[in-house]
Amino acid sequence: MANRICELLGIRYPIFLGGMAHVAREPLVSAVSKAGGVGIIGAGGMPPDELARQIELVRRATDRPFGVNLMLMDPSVPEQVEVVVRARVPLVTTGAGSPAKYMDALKEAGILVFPVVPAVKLAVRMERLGADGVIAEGMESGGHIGTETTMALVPQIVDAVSVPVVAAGGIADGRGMAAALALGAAGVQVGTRFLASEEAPVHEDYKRAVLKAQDRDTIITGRTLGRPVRCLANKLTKTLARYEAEGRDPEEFESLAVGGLRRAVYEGDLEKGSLMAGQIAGLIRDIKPVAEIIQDMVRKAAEILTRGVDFPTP
Ligand code: TUI
Repeated sequence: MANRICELLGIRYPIFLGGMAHVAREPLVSAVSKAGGVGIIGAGGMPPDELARQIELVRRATDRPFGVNLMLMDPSVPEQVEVVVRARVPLVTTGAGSPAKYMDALKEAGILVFPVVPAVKLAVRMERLGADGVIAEGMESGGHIGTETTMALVPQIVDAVSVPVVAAGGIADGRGMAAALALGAAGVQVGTRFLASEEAPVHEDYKRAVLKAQDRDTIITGRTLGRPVRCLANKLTKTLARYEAEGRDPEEFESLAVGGLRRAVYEGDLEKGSLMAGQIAGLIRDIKPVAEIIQDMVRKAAEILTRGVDFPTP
């Protein structure tokens, strides 16, 4: 039986590139699509004309399917929607909100829509609105997160909807992929592992910080402001956590946090940058080419899922 996501998208392996703002750009996006997954341009913080240029660059690099992630807190989303509709991109994923008001325009353009959902209720709502699939993202993920873990969230969403489910959060190798498929997901979305790839257009110091990270080196800040974000702990997150504990004015928090991801990605600022990364950063020990990451992941997942169990079955 063929994989539902591979059939829907016309791809070889059911592996999505996380639509990481400022990170999921060329040449990382086409590298994932060329390797058989689906590369996704992170449109968060990207002006609409730059988004159009990135789409053009991906199309020049590969004929394979790709997608665009719309970060719904971005004020230029209405113009970004016009760009993806005009370009007829094969896939749109959304995050950090509900894409309800854009759904009709995207569907009319023949675009497949996979919203990121942090809860069962939202997954059900998205399916009713016509989503072609959902991405169930656990709080192990880097960046803006929900409250539930991947292990608990994925099977509950799988049981609640009939569209295919992509699992995200805490997946960086074939073991994680096998676990997600065992929970009923049809595919996986991978962020942090691809950030630490050769093709990621990210400052080397940010990549090295991911390699250095151990299991407990990420921290969530912004919970008290209703916008929890997971990053590698550094000087910035320590100050932000202290501001929250002291109940300081949110404007003081904002003035330090704003532009943090740009500082991390483009300047490699390890002190004042927001080094967004998932909990799985501790597992990542080397910077590898995207094709090798995908090949290893798929080979290992298949090996695990075909080897059976070492206990008697009733
Ligand atoms: O969006 C993400 N992760 C992100 S976005 C981002 S950019 C950023 N930059 C600076 C500060 C903050 C963010 C970095 N990481 N993941 C997908 C995601 N979506 N996680 C959680 C959600 C979500 C939350 C609420 C999706 C829907 C939702 O719906 C609320 C509603 O409207 O019902």
